[in-house]
Amino acid sequence: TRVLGDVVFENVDFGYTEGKIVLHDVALYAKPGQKIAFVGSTGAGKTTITNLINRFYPIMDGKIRYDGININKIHKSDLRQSLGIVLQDTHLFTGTVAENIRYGKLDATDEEVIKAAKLANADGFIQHLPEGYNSILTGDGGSLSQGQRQLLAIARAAIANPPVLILDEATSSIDTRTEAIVQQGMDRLMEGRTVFVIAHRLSTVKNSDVIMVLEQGRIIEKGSHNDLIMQKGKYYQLYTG
Ligand code: DCP
Ligand code: MG
Repeated sequence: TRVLGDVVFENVDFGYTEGKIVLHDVALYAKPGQKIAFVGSTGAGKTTITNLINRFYPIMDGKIRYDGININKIHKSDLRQSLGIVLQDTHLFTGTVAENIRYGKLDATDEEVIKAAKLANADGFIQHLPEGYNSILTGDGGSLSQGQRQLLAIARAAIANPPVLILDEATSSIDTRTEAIVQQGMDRLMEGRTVFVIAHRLSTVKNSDVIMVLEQGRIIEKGSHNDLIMQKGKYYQLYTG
């Protein structure tokens, strides 16, 4: 059984090695339909938090719960099925476009593949490929633009239909028109899920329900964009600076 998508951190301390704490006393609460953004300078602990949501490492102190259940008590395969990850550079393999999307759900039908591609806004460019969904991608999708690769990553995540999503936004610039297409696909993908974003774009940060500002492994501010702007603290500095 999958989790529903309530994610809670209670006073979480963590370090990759004994004696070097990287996250201090992290608390957060997220539920389906909410988007939580992590911002902060390099090394602040953004990726580390998402590593813990994935249970890639055991925590040193505190609790992480899914739907009230301690993360350590959840079966690995249930956790894997419940979490979708869209990374800056999603790996595409040598195979057809359809196979690359189906990787998110191996028993998906052709109809499901097309539905996911449509949701992701990928159907348009796929239709224009010489062989459509049967076009072969070689060399890690090297023949596709960066934006097109992102659309396939969104389609792959959509077909798996996970309640919890982790997004590591791309930093590299794609043109404005493509970005709008990617953003629309992403917005559709996020709908109704619990979403954690490592945000690099101001637009994404701004429309998050909660923005968590990290500094040296601590959450130093949290709130909506408007809350944090009014607070005139670190986020305000980042935003106006
Ligand atoms: N760290 C570590 N061992 C690892 C990964 C990270 O000791 N395998 C350390 C480096 C930082 C701290 O943990 O001091 C937090 O690293 P993160 O990767 O979580 O930092 P960010 O994701 O916030 O940084 P960036 O914006 O550069 O991705
Ligand atoms: Mg990182």
